[in-house]
Parts: sequence; structure tokens; C-alpha cells
Amino acid sequence: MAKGRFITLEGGEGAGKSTQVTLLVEALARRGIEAIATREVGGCAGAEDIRRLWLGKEHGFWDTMTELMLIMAARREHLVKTIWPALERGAWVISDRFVDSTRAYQGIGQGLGLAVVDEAYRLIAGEFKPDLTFILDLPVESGLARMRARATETDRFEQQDTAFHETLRKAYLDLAAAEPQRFKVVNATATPAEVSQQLDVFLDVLFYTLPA
Ligand code: T5A
Repeated sequence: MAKGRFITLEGGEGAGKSTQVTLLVEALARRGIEAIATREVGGCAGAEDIRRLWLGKEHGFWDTMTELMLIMAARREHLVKTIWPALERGAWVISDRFVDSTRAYQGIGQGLGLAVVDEAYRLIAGEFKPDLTFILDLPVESGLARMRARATETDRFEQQDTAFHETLRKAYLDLAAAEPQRFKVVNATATPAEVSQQLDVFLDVLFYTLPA
């Protein structure tokens, strides 16, 4: 069994995942735990190359099944090159998005179905799952307003209509309801420090209750 712990952060656009990944790594360092921050799609050289290909504009929109295969190929590299070696040496791994993004976006939002996504995931990862998954939940408009305020180039999903983002929000909440042990839903409308405090409580639980 891996010695480290694997924590993922999920949620819609602008929910504050990247911000909280940084704060989580700092919170773990204060507990004397080595933690690494990583992200999907990406997290190692090959997976970052796939991310550029996938999010790049040169091929227009990808077919959704092709997209699933690209994401899973990147994820396999990420697992083999970054996540599993870190867990094996006892580090904690904090990932900005993981398979639940694919379940919500491609599985539910884009209609591939959860069974297809879960089957593809089993091929690349077997029964491996995060120990803990935080869903940063906030109203769709608040997340999109944050993204607009940041004024970077919008990515393809940020351009989708509000109904698509509402579907995603509900998808995440449904995933959480189906697996309440693994998922913790956090109110992401609070300040970054307040959200971080909510996460911290669950870190303590993970720290003290999982087998060494
Ligand atoms: N995708 C991804 C799939 O379709 N399938 C998959 O399997 C995977 C893995 C890119 C796209 O890829 C899709 C989903 C996405 O559409 P991404 O790079 O993670 O994925 O892009 P985003 O989700 O859009 O990530 P962002 O970095 O853009 O948003 P975050 O990480 O949620 O938010 P963050 O921390 O960068 O903050 C956004 C802004 O809000 C502020 C920050 O300062 C920043 O300006 N902020 C707050 N403001 C007020 N209160 C708070 N609590 C705040 N926290 C942060």
C-alpha cells in the first residue's frame, strides 16, 4: 500500500482550486509532512504536452471520445511518473483536478456517461482512488465572475453557457452524494483563508484516522 496520501480538489471554473492547493501544501508543511502540488490535465512533462495539444486551438474542438482518450493518456503518465512514485516514498500528493473532473465534464456535462469514463479509468489506474476529494462549491455566476476579473484568455469550457456550468455543479454534488466517505463538499464563496480552514479540519481527520 502507498505510504503517502492522495488528495484531489475539484469544482467548476474559478472555484479557487489552485489557490487552495498552494494553501494545503503549506498547511501540511506546518505539520511536518512533505507534500507536492500537481495538476491535471498535466503534472509531468508528457502530460503537459498532451494538455497543450488538447487545449490548443489548432485542431478546433476535439471529438469527446478522442478527448477522453487524450485525458486518460495524460493521466496514466501523471500517475506513473509523478503521483505513484511520490506516494511510494511517503509524500502526500495534492492534485488540482483528477478523475472526477473527467466524470463531471466528459461523463456528465458532455454526455459520454459515467460508466464509459469509469471503465477507461479502470484501464489506466485499476482500483486506485484519491483518499480524499474536496469539492469547492459555489454559485456558477460567482466562479465565472472570478474568471472574468482575472481577465486571462478564456478556455473552451469557460465559454460554455451558464446551463452547462449548472449541470457541472449538480454533477459534482451528485458524485459527492454517491461517495460521501471520499468527498467533502466545501463552501467556496468564503475568503481563501476561510476556505482553507474548512479544508484543514478534514486534513486532521485524514492525518489521524488512516492507517500508517
Ligand atoms: N477538464 C479538466 C476537463 O474537461 N476534464 C478533465 O478531466 C480535466 C482534468 C482547464 C479545463 O480543463 C477541463 C476543466 C477546465 O475547463 P483548469 O486548468 O483546472 O482546467 O482550469 P480551471 O478550473 O478553469 O482552473 P482555474 O485555475 O482557472 O480556476 P481555479 O483553480 O478553480 O481557481 P483559482 O484558484 O485559480 O482562482 C481563480 C480566481 O479567483 C480568485 C483567485 O485569486 C483567481 O483570481 N480566488 C478567489 N476570490 C475570492 N474568494 C476566494 N475564496 C478565491 N479563491 C480564489
